[in-house]
Amino acid sequence: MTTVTYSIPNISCGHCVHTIQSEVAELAGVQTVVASLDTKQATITFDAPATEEQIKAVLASINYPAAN
Ligand SMILES: [Cu+2]
Repeated sequence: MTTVTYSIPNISCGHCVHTIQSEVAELAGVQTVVASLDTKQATITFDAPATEEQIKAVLASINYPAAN
């Protein structure tokens, strides 16, 4: 299990939080996604076959690119 926290500057409301959580959770191998409006971060735990590259690609594809 790997846990990563991404800084996502585009988070601006509760809808953003919901979108990120539901879209990233679709990826096979992703266990939990917790996004925060207060910190503009998302903490994601995952196992194979999910990879950091895939997660970052999903975030970018929904217009919430990770800053780290
Ligand atoms: Cu929003």
